[in-house]
Amino acid sequence: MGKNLVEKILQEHIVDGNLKSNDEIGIHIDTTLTQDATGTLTYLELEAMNIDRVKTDFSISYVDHNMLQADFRNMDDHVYLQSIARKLGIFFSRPGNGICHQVHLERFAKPGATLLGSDSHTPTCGGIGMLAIGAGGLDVASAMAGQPFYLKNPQVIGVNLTGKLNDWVSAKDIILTLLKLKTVKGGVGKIIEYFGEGVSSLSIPQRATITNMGAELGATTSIFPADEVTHDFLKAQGRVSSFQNFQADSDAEYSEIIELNLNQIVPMIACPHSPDNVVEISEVEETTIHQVAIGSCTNSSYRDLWITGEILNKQIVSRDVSLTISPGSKQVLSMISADGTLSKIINAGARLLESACGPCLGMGQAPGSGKLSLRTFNRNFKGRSGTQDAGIYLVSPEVAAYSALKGYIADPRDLGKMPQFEEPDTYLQDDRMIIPPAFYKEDVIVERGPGIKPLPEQLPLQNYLETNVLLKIGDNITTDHILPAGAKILPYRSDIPKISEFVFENIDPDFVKRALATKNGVIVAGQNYGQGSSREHAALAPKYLGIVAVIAKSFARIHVANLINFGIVPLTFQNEKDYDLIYQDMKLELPDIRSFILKGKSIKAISDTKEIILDCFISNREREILCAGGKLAYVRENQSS
Ligand code: MIC
Ligand code: SF4
Repeated sequence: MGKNLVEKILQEHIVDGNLKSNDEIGIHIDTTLTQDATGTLTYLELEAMNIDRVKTDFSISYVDHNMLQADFRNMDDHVYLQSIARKLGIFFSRPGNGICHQVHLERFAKPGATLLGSDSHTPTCGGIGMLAIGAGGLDVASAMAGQPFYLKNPQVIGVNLTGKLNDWVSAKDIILTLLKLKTVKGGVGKIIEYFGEGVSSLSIPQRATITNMGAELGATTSIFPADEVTHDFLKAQGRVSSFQNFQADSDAEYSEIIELNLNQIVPMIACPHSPDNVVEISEVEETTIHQVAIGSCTNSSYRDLWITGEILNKQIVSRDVSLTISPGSKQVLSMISADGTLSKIINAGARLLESACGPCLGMGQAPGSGKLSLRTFNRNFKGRSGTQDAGIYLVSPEVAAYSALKGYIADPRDLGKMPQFEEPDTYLQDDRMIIPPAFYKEDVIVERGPGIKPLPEQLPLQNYLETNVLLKIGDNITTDHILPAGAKILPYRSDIPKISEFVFENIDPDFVKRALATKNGVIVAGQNYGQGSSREHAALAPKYLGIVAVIAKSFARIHVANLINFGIVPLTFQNEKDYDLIYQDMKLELPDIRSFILKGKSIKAISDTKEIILDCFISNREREILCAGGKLAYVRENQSS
């Protein structure tokens, strides 16, 4: 039987477990990336592992998220990140160089290799044929320390692409179509692999848009083959030596195959407040909008901004719309300024933001009260923009740019013939914003500003817990709900006691007060708890407030790993209907919980009147981590034994 791309990479990288089993496997990680908002914790964790120098082939630390310097905090974080990178053998991409995923795709991604990143959109580099996975910082730190990365043996969904996109339909519409089909939990535990004759019509940045937003399907990652298009892109980036022809075998098998005829795809739009709330654009056409934002790791490539420039050329943005543009990287910004695109954009009245995440995670450009904003981003969770009652729509750059001119949601197909973009023979290559590590680590002094607080201690799980249900919530709760991002909260990413004050801020403003007044709090949730980002803070901050367990119908992949790494017990209902029996403020006893977890048995939760049976579906390795109180405690235990 032939192999698919995922099987080929896993076979080359497996160091623990068996590819044929249903259990978890450990794989070797060749390369890692971090970004600043998750990076400070990651490097504090790496330091706690007593590692002198990273063991990976290549590791890089980007600064792209916390770019507003309203006080000393974000800047102090950047200085710490730069100095620790120099010391531990990590490259450092300076602020201004661009969004981690865009820069990584341009300058470092490599077919056939593995990449682990402390950001959920790390799968962007799957567009080049890399197995690129997002994870919590502690797992990325472990990979830098030379440890395997563990994942449940994934099912591989094949997406067979046929045909060719029509004018004004783009890669964003392909992934929005898939989100409509599969929803935000359709990819949990799965990897999405693209194949078929339609692949060759998609450029690398287009493929990267698709793999980027595979994260919104909940997928572990997404991957494309590496073909002639990949070769030409790498050549144009001056990196042809990174190329290898990487294809699935012709008789490769998949757990499921989705047929997608690119010819039949039309412009799509994700409506508030979920990336899978997708409809055809015609259903919401002519809805008035007040803001348009073009950028983010999903849609900020040279091609995306070039087509934006073509649409805006000699026009003026509607007087009621604020249009912002954030080029994905310094390379993109330099190239649009050299070819005249930037003038077209600016002359049309767009506001130019720096090459960074910016409005995507609420770092500026919060929409007005109750207003609608059209964005080329990947997430439109309620409140993420910084305005609770704003409505965020997700679209392609083509739809965004044309709608900005019109002042309402508009279909770019009305523009007639589409200008044809030619991938450049050479991309502008200048890596001087990437600082290499020091040769002698002894020469580097690691600088820690006062905002960088030590990591909380991890204590072993107790065997008997008398708990209190502090919050009962529904399905698809995101990490943005658990611990929001945004300009107000992001500066506290290196200070767990302080950032804990914002847990569930937008869902239940009294949560923190209740948690601090209670011992052993429990959160009860529906399906797909913790979808979205990789931020460890969404586990670490609740832990700091005394949360000992989350009982949910199901969990998102990265978040459940983060809960375990920080000693919060993830439990599922043996009978989902029991969710209805639990109410807020209910007292639940969890007797012998530690012994049951270690033995892999179901757990009884006992209230005055009821007994609810819960499962803890985790691996034996994870059971030990959980009982040790978290991964750092576990590593320490194993180092000393
Ligand atoms: C996001 O898009 O939600 C983020 C901000 O990039 C997060 C990481 C973080 O919270 O720092 C992610 O996607 O993992
Ligand atoms: Fe940055 Fe937004 Fe991409 Fe997250 S999704 S990495 S915040 S651009």
